[in-house]
Amino acid sequence: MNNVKKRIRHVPGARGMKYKRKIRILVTVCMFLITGLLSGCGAKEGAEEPKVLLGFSQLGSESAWRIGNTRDIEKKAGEYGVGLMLENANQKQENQIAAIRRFIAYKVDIIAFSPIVEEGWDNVLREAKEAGIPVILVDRDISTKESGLTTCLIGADFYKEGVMAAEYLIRKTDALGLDHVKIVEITGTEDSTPMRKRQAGFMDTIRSDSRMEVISSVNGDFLKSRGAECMRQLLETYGSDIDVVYSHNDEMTLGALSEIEAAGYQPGKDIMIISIDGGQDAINVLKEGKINCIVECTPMLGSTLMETALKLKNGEQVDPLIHPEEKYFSDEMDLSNLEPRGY
Ligand code: GYE
Repeated sequence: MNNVKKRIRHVPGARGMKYKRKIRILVTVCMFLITGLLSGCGAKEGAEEPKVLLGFSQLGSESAWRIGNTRDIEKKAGEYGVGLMLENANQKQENQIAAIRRFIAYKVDIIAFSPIVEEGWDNVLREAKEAGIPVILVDRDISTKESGLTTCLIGADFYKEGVMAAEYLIRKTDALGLDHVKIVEITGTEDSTPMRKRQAGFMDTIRSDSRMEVISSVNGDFLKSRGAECMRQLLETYGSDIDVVYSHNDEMTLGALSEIEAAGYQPGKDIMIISIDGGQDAINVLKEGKINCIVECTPMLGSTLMETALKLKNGEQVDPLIHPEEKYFSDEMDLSNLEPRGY
């Protein structure tokens, strides 16, 4: 037992909620102290005691990516001996702001969070700064005019992901000798970093290619159900005109695929499918030939997060921007020996 994990499920409007929360916090404090005491007894010296208390606000559980990310952070906190207070905001910015305020009141050593959207964080981050608590951005970025509100960002290069998706499309268009390609885009959560940058990277790369035409761009909110809904509407409007679906994540892609099949088209053949994330379910579908290309986005950010939190606690300098290495998987490759993805 070398780690303190905590989840506060916030139920807005529930009676006695504040009371329950106080009790939970109290229980966690006790657990934390007991864990600290126990881990000191007979354990390898210095190995077990939580070295730092990290409050992490996860934005939700909308995708395999997100669930894999949460699990990885929990696992790595255990391995690195970091005490973790984890709250899930269930896709609401106001829940994330409230969680950050609780972390401040609780006097955690470090705050980390994955901002659901880019705007609207200045006030709460100023409060963290005034309390002297360093803040790490995980996965997504914020947009602010103020400097010094956060220490660093650990997350993927979403712009590059969009570029890789477009480069695949251009290669494939060349290979098939197509002279006009009609594209529909299903985007992630509006005003989120991956939505903005995956779109920008893709559009900037195809802009100068006169064969490419984006006929529609719709918001699927990174959800499977919305991906299906968007695809149904796109098929109703454009039908057999659609040559390519560029979807900002696997969940929406998987939702879209069933609609494409239900409408009588073969995904991967009649319509080219390009996705992002690379979770196991989508990779399996890629191997079946129903997705053509998936750009990888790794959710395994836990080790880097723990290492960064420990450095900050020790007053060391950290890199302001840490991008993990990412690649893509496509029908141009032999994928038979691909390692299990882990998410
Ligand atoms: O691609 C998607 C998730 O922010 C990188 O959010 C993350 C994205 C990921 O819901 O599946």
